[in-house]
Amino acid sequence: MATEIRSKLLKMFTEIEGDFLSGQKISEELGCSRTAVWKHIEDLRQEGYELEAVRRKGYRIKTIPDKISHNEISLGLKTEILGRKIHFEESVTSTQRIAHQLAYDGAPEGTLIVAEEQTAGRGRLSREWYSPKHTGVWMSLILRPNLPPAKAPQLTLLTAVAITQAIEEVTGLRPDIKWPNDILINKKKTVGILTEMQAEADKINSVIIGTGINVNQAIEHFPEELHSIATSLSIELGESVNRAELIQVILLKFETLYHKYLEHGFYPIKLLWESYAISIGKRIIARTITGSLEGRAIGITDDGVLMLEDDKEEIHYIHSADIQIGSD
Ligand code: BTX
Repeated sequence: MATEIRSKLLKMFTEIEGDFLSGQKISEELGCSRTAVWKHIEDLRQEGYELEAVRRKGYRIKTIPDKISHNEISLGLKTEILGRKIHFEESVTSTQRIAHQLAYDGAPEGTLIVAEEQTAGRGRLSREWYSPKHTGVWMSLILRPNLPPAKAPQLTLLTAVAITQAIEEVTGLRPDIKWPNDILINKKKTVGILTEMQAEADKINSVIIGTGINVNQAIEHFPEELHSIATSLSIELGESVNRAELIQVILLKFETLYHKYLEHGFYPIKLLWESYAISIGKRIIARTITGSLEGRAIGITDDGVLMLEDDKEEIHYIHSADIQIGSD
């Protein structure tokens, strides 16, 4: 089915919000015959959509397949900008790599790159991010904020809030954020965020926010070395989670927070971030590339920088580190 017709058809189903669409209406809006409508519906069925057909009422989508291609993400997406352009691939080395290229080539703000599998998913500091097929959300979002490059790390914290809110809404689980970019459930890493940018000295060209979410993996799907530190939403919830829906909710939460941030600055985001943070008030060890610091995490600055007070009551400002949480 031509992508444009498919998008129109899914948009119609989105707008009708789970109700019936008559064949007549579809054929009028798509400008095709009733037989062609039937063919489009059959194509959707082939792809795993469960559609109910009732005489005189028309068609209704009952369930969408657990896929995260363009169609499943677009169906029901309520954002204005984010995810309005989607680049989907079954298997990639890293969605970050594709996003960098697309951003360089001028892709608009909100472009989303999603893959079912990454063969060389990246974490921070060139670490690996394990991204197996069909079970997670591996995606990169291109933003073009009119901000100085020094502000980009704030977007990492904003992303963490958006994802945490979305996980809460979709699953009812209560994730914690560990500064700056880990989202944990029951102390185990469920989400990783990698913020990269293309910038000039005083101007951001694009920020590329990579997000990896463990959604439907069972523990035995993780490599041995991650068993004690990683978990997935389905492990914690005891049932599988619809990934397309999760992506839609993340994009909507993100868009709301992003508008708030661009209009009012970081302060409102900081307050939300603090409400989910587990590291604040605790003794921590911060491992930076220049060495380790130990002390109490006393908060983050209005710019999102972590403040650590050591045992001599000296305050250190930490821009980037791995944090190990000790006792209270
Ligand atoms: P990070 O450096 O904070 O975390 C990387 C570390 O996390 C690894 O060294 C390993 O110990 C652990 N780890 C690896 N894979 C997983 C996993 N699936 N679940 C839990 N723990 C794991 C975090 O970096 C940033 C990750 C961003 C990933 C996204 S996916 C889409 C986009 N494309 C891409 O290549 N990266 C980003």
